[in-house]
Amino acid sequence: MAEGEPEGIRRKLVETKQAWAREGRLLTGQTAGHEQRLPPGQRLVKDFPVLDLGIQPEIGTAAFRLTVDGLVENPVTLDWAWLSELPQEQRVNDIHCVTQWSRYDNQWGGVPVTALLDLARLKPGARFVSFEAHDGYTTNLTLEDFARPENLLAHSWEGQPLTRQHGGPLRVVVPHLYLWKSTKWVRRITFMAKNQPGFWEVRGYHDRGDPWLEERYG
Ligand SMILES: Nc1nc2c(c(=O)[nH]1)N[C@H]1C(S)=C(S)[C@@H](COP(=O)(O)O)O[C@H]1N2
Ligand SMILES: [Mo]
Repeated sequence: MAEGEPEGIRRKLVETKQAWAREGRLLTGQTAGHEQRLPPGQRLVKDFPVLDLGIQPEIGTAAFRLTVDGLVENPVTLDWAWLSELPQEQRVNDIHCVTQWSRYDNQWGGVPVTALLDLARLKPGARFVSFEAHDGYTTNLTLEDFARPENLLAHSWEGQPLTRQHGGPLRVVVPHLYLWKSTKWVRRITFMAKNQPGFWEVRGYHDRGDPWLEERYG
């Protein structure tokens, strides 16, 4: 990363989003059931905005490695060939960013999280999941939120390889929570007995992030 400018932009973005959390910005005070497709306070977009910390690491599939460790019987570091041999599925879902945009009907392709869990074989004490990415980003989920059948480790979007801007070659997609829970450029998934709040969670964002409950800040 170049000195000066990108670091300044990143600091500004982090400060702005932290201020939103302090001020409770964008909160409508409403909650909604899932029969309402658009969660409260969200607006629909047709494009696909890019949101991250301003560092978009270039990871080719040749250099790709994903480590799965922590409370598992079978800790593994997957390379691209191994990942490609795991079950592959397509999922279509809506995504919701805490900065208020939602996008309907995204078609993802990748490895279902359930297939990863079958491979890693959790130990009984595993209750939380921690994610690390190549840009230094981290986030956390409960095992229950991670193990859902719609969740993917996605390497394609709309039938094309996932672009670097959107987290390619591999990102997590957890569509029932705000999109900050969906780690781009994922490089490590660790199963834990305790919760470990991530980058935004320690900066005023909610630990879980359910869009229908408007769990933006916490
Ligand atoms: N590695 C990494 N993953 C990340 C982020 C990030 O900064 N780094 N930002 C999160 C946030 S806040 C959002 S809204 C989504 C944006 O995904 P997109 O750029 O594909 O729209 O990625 C999430 N995953
Ligand atoms: Mo976000």
